[in-house]
Amino acid sequence: MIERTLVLIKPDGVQRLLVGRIVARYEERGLKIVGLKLVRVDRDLAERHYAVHRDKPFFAGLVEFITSGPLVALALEGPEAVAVVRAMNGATRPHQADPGTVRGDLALETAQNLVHASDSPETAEAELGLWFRPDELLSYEREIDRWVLAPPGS
Ligand code: FUP
Repeated sequence: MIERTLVLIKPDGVQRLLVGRIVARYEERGLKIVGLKLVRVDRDLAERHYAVHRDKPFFAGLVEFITSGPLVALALEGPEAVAVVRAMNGATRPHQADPGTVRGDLALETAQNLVHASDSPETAEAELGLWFRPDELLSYEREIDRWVLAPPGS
């Protein structure tokens, strides 16, 4: 099933000059970039994005962190994109993240774990709606798609 998912390269990724390298991982996997922008998040969007964590002890710090500097919002498309990106990012707690994942290779702290990705297709749809206007998400074909994607109807 072709899905779309939201990735955030959080302010630590921007500050650590890792944006290009993290985006390259998803591109090299074959995922298609269908939306991409640098955003300075306001408190309102941050609180809506992390609404499920509203009652957690780390909520205030999380909102503070995500609003502390620009971040990169990325919409990716591909077969099972939600699960693929979650696996590529690795476990939330970097010491539990496998080597080869973004967090397992590049992060040490849960509070500075570089990336966010939607955790289900339903969450992805809601989060993409939060971060992108419909006209900011593009549909297009790539020459390489015939090498990356199964032929239609297969
Ligand atoms: P994930 O889906 O991997 O981003 O993880 P969660 O939705 O569980 O957590 C969202 C963010 O909250 C994490 F990226 C970092 C922060 N967090 C903490 O700071 N402490 C915790 O114990 C859990 C999460």
